[in-house]
Amino acid sequence: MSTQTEGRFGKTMVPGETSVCVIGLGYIGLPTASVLATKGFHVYGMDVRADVVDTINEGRIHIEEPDLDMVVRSAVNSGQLRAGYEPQAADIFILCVPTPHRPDHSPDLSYVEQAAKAIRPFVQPGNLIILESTSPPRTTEDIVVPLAVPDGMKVGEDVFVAHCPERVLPGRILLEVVQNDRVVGGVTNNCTEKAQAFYETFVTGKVLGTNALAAEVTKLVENSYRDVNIAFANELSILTDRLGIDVWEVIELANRHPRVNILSPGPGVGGHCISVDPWFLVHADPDHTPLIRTAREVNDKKPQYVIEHVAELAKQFASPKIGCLGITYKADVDDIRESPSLDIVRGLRAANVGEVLTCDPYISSARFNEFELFDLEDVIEKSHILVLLTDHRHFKKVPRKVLQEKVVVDTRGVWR
Ligand code: SAJ
Repeated sequence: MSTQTEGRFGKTMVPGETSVCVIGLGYIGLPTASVLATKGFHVYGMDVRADVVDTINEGRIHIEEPDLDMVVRSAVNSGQLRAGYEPQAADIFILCVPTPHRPDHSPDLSYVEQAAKAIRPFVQPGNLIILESTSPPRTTEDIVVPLAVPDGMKVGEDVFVAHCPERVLPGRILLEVVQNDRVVGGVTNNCTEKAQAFYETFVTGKVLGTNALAAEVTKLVENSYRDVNIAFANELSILTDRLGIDVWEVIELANRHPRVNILSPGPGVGGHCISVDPWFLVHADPDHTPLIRTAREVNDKKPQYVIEHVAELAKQFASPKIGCLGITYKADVDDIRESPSLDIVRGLRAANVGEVLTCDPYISSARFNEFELFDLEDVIEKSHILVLLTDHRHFKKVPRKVLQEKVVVDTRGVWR
C-alpha cells in the first residue's frame, strides 16, 4: 500500500492499528477474519450461534476447509482473533451473513437487515462498513445504509459504505481470499476509495473500483454465467443420452475449438451460491431474464432425470440394491446445502425402486442422521447399481475391474 494512501486514510489502513468487526463467522466470515488477523488487524468476530463462537475461541473450527484450522488456531492463540455473540466497536465492519432465497425464489434479506441493525449502535465517525454477502441489486444502498448508518452521519463524509462481494471457491478459500481480484463498489467515490485501500492491505490480486450497484450485479452475473454454461452442459447430457453418444467425448471434442469452452454436466447444480444467486437477477427484472431463469430450471430438473434413469435400470433386478456415492454438492467439500446429490438419494429412497445404500467420506454419521451412511467398500460390495453423484477423490480410485461387474451411472464422468 502506498504511503500516500496511508496518509489519506490515516490509521484505518494500518493493520496493527486497525480493528475489524466481522459479522457472521461461516464459510466467508471465518476465513476472512482469520486472514485479517494473520495480517496484523485486531479482529473480533460475531456470530449468533453459541457453538460457533465457543469453538472458535478454543482455536478450533466448525466447517471443513483446507488449512483453515491452522490459521484460526494461530490467529486465536496470538490474541489477534476473538469471537463473541454481540457486535463491538471497530474501525471496519464486514458483514458476511447468508443471503438465502425463499421457496418462491425471492431474496430473504433478513440476515443482512439484522446485521445492519446490530452494528448501528457501534458505528462511529470514520468507520468503514462493507457488505461482502452476495446480494440483490441495491441492497447496499437501500438496506445497509438506512439500517446501519446512525442518524446525522453522512455517507461518504462521516462514514463509508461499500459492497465487496466475496468470490472465493469452497475448497480454495484461503488462497482465493488473498489472491483473487476484488470488485469494490462504494456508495460514493470516497467510499470506494476507502474500501479499496483496505482490501489492498491484504489482497495480492487487483482491487477494482466501481459503484455499489455495479458490484452487486457483477457478482450475480459471475455466478449466473456459470449456471447458464452448466445448464447448457446438462441439457447436452440428456440430448446425447437419447442419441446414444457420450456427452464427455462430445464436449471434449467441441472444447478443442479455440473459442468453445463448455463446462461439465453433472447431477444438477448445488451449493448456496450458483443455485441461488441467479434468482436475484431474475427477481430484479423477471421480464428481461428468460435465459437466466431457464438455466436455473434446466439445472434444477437434472436430479429428477437421474432418478428416473436409475429407476429404469433397477427394473432388471428382482431386489435391486442401489449404491449412491456422495451427498455433498461438489467434490471434496463437506457442504450439503442445496445438494443435487442428496436430492437424488432422497428421491431414489422415496421412489422405492430398491434398497438404497449411500456413502460420503466427508459426512460423518454424528453430523448427518437423516439416513444411514455406509463405508465405500460396503456400498460397492453390496450394490448391483453404482451411482456416482459427487466426484470425491476417494471415488476416482475405485478399480475399473470392480466397476465392470456393476451397472454404473456416472453423473460426473470420472469413471470413463
Ligand atoms: N458444477 C457442474 N459442472 C461444472 C462446474 C460446477 O455441474 O462444470 C456444479 C458443482 O458440482 C456444484 C455447482 O455446480 O454443484 C457449483 O459449484 P462451483 O464449483 O461451480 O461453484 P461454488 O458454488 O462452489 O462457488 C461459486 C464460485 N463462482 C464462480 O466460479 C463463478 C465462487 O467463485 C463464488 O465465490 C461462490 O460461488 C460464491 O460464494 O458465490
